[in-house]
Amino acid sequence: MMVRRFCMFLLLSLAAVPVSCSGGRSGKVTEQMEPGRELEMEVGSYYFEPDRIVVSGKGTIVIVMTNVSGDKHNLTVENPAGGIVGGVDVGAGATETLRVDLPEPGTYPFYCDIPFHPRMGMTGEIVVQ
Ligand SMILES: [Cu+2]
Repeated sequence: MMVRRFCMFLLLSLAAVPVSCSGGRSGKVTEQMEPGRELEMEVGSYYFEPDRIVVSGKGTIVIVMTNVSGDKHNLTVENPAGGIVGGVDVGAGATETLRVDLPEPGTYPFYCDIPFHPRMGMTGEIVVQ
């Protein structure tokens, strides 16, 4: 069963190539915000939108994410040193909220921690200026 699932993932990732070449979800979707504010994020298979969040200074932001897909996903955020600073699972069709502390300027990578999902496009970054 696992092998079969893995093959499905491979097929899906191959199928996604022409889509991204023709301008589907190939480019980064950037959203600019101030610290202390809330941001709405769409989570799908297999993307985050926005996937690049630029915050104008250090502080705390709140990400309200809605999973528009039929699969469970997750948002895991790391700090610039590579430590995990927060994460939340978001079920199919669900909306979840994650507070993220951004104590210093730098790049905070984020991703879905479910196997294969980062490779299929579920990565992004928070850039604190
Ligand atoms: Cu995922």
